[in-house]
Amino acid sequence: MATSKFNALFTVIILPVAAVFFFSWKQATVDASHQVFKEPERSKMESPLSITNNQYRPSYHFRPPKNWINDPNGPMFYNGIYHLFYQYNPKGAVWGNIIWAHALSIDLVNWKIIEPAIYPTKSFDINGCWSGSSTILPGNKPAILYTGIDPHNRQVQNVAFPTNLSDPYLTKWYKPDYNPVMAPIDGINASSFRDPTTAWMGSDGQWRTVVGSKIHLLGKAILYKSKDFVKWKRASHPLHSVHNIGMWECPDFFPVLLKGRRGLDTSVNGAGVKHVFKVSLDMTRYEYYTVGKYYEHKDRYVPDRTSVDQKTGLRYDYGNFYASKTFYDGGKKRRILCGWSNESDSQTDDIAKGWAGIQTIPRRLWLAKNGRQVVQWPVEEIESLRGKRTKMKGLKLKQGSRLEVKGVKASQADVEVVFKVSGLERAEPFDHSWLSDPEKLCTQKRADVPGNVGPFGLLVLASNNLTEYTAVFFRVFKYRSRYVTLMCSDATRSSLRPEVYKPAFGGFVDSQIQKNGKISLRCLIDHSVVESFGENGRTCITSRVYPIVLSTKSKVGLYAFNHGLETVKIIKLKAWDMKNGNVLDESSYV
Ligand code: DQQ
Repeated sequence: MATSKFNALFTVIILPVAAVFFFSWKQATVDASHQVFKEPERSKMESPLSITNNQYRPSYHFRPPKNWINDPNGPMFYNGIYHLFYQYNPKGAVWGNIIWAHALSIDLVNWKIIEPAIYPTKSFDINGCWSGSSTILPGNKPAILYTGIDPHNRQVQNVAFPTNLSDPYLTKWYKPDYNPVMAPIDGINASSFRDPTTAWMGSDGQWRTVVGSKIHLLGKAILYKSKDFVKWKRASHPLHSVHNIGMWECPDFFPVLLKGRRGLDTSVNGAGVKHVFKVSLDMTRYEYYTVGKYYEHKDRYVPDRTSVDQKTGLRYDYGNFYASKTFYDGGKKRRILCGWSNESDSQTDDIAKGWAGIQTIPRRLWLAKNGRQVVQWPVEEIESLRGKRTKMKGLKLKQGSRLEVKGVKASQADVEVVFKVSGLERAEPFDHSWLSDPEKLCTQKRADVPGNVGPFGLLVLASNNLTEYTAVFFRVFKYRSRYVTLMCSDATRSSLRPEVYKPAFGGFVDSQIQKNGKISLRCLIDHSVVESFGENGRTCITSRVYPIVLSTKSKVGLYAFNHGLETVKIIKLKAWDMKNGNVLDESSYV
């Protein structure tokens, strides 16, 4: 059906005349083996500030009107509408009582929350409805695969289908009585068996999905096959597994084109196609991915030799980003990545705020030209929120200099800048052992530690006298005849509040700096969110920060800076005020 028709329908539902749904369900407490909060992310210290709902609340990222959210679940594009389901606690701002909340959008920018799609009602999910995916079956029928927690706290996999396919919002979902469709038998650890992926169909006409698991420290993607999406049979071996890594949560497995940015439906394979396999590591609360080849006839995925298949491997985002999931947007023929960004404040703050967790801006994702990594960029729709613009170009940043970017609302902005460095040959020498831990390097060589080529970049969410700022920057090193570019999102000075977690995140950048001296940076700043994209999305880092300046009436500052010996030029800088993205809640939770 035509998108315009659905646009019209959607406009109707976002009008505040929609019906209010009341329902209730029995919710048992889950004594989960799964832990969302881990030290040192959480501090037990009390905050001297009066924390309200507002000062740290993002305005254009997807955030819950109230309560706790975590993983994006089953995102999909169906008949002109984007559906985002997500893990949600209807009863508070900490993890628990988990259900699948459901939001709709036609532009990935403005959202309307409708009634939850999946919540505990049956024995196979009575203790919780955990993460999973959606798959569009032949005949244009969506299906959800999700993890249910049964009365014995075992993790099982269930299917759910829309009750009424002619409802454009797919409001209600039913869970057939033949669930669970995959159970933790034959040696599967019942408390480490979760998060089924979007299913793909092989050339033999069989559906396949993988479920995250572990045996001791062996991370595993257990493969299941089905002819009808009802009866699922475990394959004789996992699709992939890695030693000494622990539980693989939220696996994601999808094809990418070797050339070009076009996305592919999850079932596509063959010439000119590579595959990406991503896992969320429960052990570290970080994700990593590999690029490789999927041998369908062998039911195996094999990472390329250029992909490190360990926790030191490539990451979509080197910051606060977890449990991500991609989907194929058949409308714009692109693959989109959604991810959860947890809070870095204390649990006490979250309770005081009354909400916790956001979704990062959906990112278009494709394979880089070198075939070794993916590239991500905020979906183009987000640019519709750009308001007043300010511009700068051709300015020099000498050693120790700082330049204020004026005329922009610095707490809610989109900033794009291209820098050009000189004196590359005088870059500091790089020690090969630093390669395995860019975060440690960013912690040692922070924004206020001068170097030769860099640190240079942006100071965002800065207080008047710079007692608070988050520094997003680059530093270039020399290794033999090559250069190594480090990108950091350094929150160590982000807030005068001692009780919040303030890491200096970091990742290396596959930059072109050696060729032309240029490197680019984009920062999406949204109150407590700093989402940064280095070198056109080759390295991404999200930080969550809680500066006191956001609680005051003082001006929030934005600066370009250079603390390196060598002069850096701003080739061009553009910054926009960002308007609010709507998240309307028309659900009603009991
Ligand atoms: N969150 C869900 C699990 C998943 C974890 C529970 C990842 O299904 O493994 O809320 O954050």
